[in-house]
Amino acid sequence: MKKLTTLTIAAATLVLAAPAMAQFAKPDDAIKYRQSALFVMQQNFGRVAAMAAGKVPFDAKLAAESADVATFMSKLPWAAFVDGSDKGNTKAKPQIWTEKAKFNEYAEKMQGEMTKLDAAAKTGNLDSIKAAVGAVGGSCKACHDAFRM
Ligand code: ASC
Repeated sequence: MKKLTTLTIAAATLVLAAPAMAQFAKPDDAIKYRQSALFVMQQNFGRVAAMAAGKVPFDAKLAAESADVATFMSKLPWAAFVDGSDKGNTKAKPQIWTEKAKFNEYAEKMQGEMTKLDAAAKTGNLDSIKAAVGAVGGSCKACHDAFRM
């Protein structure tokens, strides 16, 4: 029982740590943070997408590792779209802050598709990976069309 309580507290601390990460010293740090997360995500997704497109040889192990990193990174940018970070070195449209629910829907859709790509990459089946890459790409594009300048 004591062990269970300790575990529960540890788990709760992990969950509470996520919003704490949303604190940034200045708006510019939030912008850099989300751009960095998206960049690392794109680099890893792009590696898998290049394999899916036949531009580079298929390497199942590298694809699985890259999809894993991309999936983790896909969770990070959203906490950095904080109030006041709509101005600066950013292509973020102001609608992100006025249509937050819609923006969050796009963000969640992409994370869901990336998780499916992660699962597909673990199977090593190139056809499944191709389908999942297409869905991730579509979810990136949909959000960019709506919310990126
Ligand atoms: C990428 C990337 C995007 C998406 C998009 C898919 O690799 O940088 O923005 O995929 O091009 O349509």
